[in-house]
Amino acid sequence: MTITITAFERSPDGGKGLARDTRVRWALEEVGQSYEVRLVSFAAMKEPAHLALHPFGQIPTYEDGNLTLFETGSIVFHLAERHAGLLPVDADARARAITWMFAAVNTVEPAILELANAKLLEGNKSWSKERLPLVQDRVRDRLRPLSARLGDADWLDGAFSAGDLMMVSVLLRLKPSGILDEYPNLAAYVARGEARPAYQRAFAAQLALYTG
Ligand SMILES: N[C@@H](CCC(=O)N[C@@H](CS)C(=O)NCC(=O)O)C(=O)O
Repeated sequence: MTITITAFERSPDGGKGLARDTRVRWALEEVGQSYEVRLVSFAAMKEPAHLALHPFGQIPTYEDGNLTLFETGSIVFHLAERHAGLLPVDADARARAITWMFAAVNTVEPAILELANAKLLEGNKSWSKERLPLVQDRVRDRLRPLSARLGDADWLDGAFSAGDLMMVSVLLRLKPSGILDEYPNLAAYVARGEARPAYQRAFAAQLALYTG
C-alpha cells in the first residue's frame, strides 16, 4: 500500500519546515517508509472531501489503504508502533518515550502556539505589546523544567525516540523568537534533531515544493 500524507499547497512559512507535515515526513524517513504527498489549498482543506479525512479541516492527514489518520501525535505513534526505530523494545522505556510524545503536544506545544498566535494574529492589537511578555514567560515556564530534565543528555530518555522527534518538532517553532537560545542545552538538542539524516531528508522534501 502507498502511504499518502497531505501538506499545504502553499505553506505560510515558505518551506522553513514549520508546518506539521514535516514531523510526519521525519517519522516516515526515520522508519524507512516511502510516501506520497497530496497538496491541499486552504480552501480545499475546508471542503467535504478533506473534512472526511480531517474533521477540523487541517493538515497533515495520513492514508494507508483503508486507514486514515489525523493528528501528528497519533500518526507518529502509529508509525512508531508498526516499524522499528522510533520506540524502545523494553516496555517501560517504550512507555516513557510515549509519555514524552504526549508531553510535547500536550504540555509544551500549547505555550509555543500561544506565542506564535500572539505575534501573528494579535500583533496589531492595542494590548499586544503588554501581553507578549506574559506569553513569553509561559513558554519559559515550560522550557526551564524541560532544560533541567534534559541536562547534558543527548535525548530525553536514552536513545532517540518518537518522544524526541515530537519534542524537537515542537521546539523548532521557537527558533525565530530567540527564546530557545536562552536554554543552550535545548538549542543543542534541537540542532541534534535537525542534524539527523532522516530530518534532513524530510526538510529537503518539503522545501523542494518551493525551490522546484
Ligand atoms: N494538533 C494538530 C494540529 C494541526 C494543525 O494545526 N495544522 C495546521 C498546519 S501546521 C493547519 O492545518 N492549519 C490550517 C487551519 O487550521 O485552518 C496536529 O498535530 O496534527
